[in-house]
Amino acid sequence: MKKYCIAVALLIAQLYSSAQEKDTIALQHGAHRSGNRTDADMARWRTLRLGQFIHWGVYAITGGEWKGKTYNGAAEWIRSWKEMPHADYDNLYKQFNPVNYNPEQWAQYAKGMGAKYMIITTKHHDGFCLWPSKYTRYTIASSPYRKDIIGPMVDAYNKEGIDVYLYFSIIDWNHPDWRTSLKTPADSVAYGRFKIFVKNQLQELLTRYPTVKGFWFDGTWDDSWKNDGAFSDELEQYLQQLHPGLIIGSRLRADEKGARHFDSNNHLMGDYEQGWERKLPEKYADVHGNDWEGVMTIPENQWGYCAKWAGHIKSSNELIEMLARSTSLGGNFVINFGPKPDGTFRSEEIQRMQETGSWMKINGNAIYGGGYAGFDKQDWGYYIRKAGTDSVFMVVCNVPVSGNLRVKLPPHTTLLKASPLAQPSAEITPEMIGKNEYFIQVGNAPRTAPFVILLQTSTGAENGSFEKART
Ligand code: JFZ
Repeated sequence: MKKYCIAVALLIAQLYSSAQEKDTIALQHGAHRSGNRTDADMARWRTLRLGQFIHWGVYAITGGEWKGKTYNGAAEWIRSWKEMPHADYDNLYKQFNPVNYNPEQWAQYAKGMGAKYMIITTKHHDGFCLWPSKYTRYTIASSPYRKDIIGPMVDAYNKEGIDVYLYFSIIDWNHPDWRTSLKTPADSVAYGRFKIFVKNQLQELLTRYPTVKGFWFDGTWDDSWKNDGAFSDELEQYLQQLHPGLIIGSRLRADEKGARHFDSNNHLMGDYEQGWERKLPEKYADVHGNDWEGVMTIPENQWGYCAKWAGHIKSSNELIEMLARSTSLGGNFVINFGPKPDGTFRSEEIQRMQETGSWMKINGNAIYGGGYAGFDKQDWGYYIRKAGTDSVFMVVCNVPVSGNLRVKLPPHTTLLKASPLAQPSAEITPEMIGKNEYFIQVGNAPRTAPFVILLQTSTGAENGSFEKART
């Protein structure tokens, strides 16, 4: 019997290692790390959980409309619409004059919402720079506004304790050397210059705004970029050397075989998975233990200002539920805003910032520093574990008509106490309904927002099975 077991174990080990070997393609420009970053900057990122995305640029002037017609796509893409002549778009900057831009107020809104970091479009696909870059004239300096947008924003947000990340598009419709693919030697020469331009602009941003925590890259799906894994790899390393601790998501990178986000051996490149866009993972297995971030629009698919929002518009409660889901699956959740051309926010966005903030004031303790709890998912909502502790929050979004919330404890876990986060003294006595299984009775009175129950649990020495094993 013993011999047989050893033989089976050896066989399994062999199969496993040959499967691994088959997976392993020698890569020079694949992932350089396996598993998540463990340094302090990334540990901080992991606690932030709620972010604010801002898409702002000359596209805001159009609001998704041109000459009385409405563009179907995302408003920040309007230049690519056949109804909008490039020449018209490329002159919009002469009207960009956000006289009501008030970075201190923006930062207060973000703080009021409970956002711990923000991402600003320094340059979207159109190539227009919100900072006075010395490498192109297509910047805020050439607009009637003239003043730098980014510097005062970084300062104002930092003053409120909010980390700033810079969105940067590799696609640059304004730059003569930008190419989607390299078909001729002349294309390659032009693109070589373009890569230097990109590197210079990024270096310039880090030099001008040294407190930023990372870059949020976009527009990296063209052949020209994804077939140059060596460059994206070198660029990432260059930036992280310039600015130790800098956080860069997986969207920047390709490996030398053109694989994006995940290299050809299926290892995540960059510091977190940056592919969750207007959709979120369903279950923990979907994120493979990686750090990740989801970015979400309030309407269906509008990032820049769009005067006429179409389709389903997400309510604050829906956004809060998505935030709880993201946190429960170990990721950050970022809500997008598209300010108007004058620098103010539309009322629907202000309302969502305020409502989310009111909820976070009471329940933020369940979100910040929270992560996957290791409990079986239940229909009433989401479990979130305060990382490294035995505190598990239940974010309740759907109360069953019975008013009884089922809780099934993972093995080796004991339930010590349950209480509403908003009212810690109103302890709830769990009803045991089976082995490791309880009902938390919350009644079925109508509620207007998700609410949170805090479970104090204990694991380890005092758990049942350990006691049994000793006796
Ligand atoms: C990109 C941009 O084109 C868009 O304007 C916006 O800035 C958004 C945040 O990013 O759009 C994408 C990029 C990737 C996916 C979807 C939309 N994706 O991976 O599904």
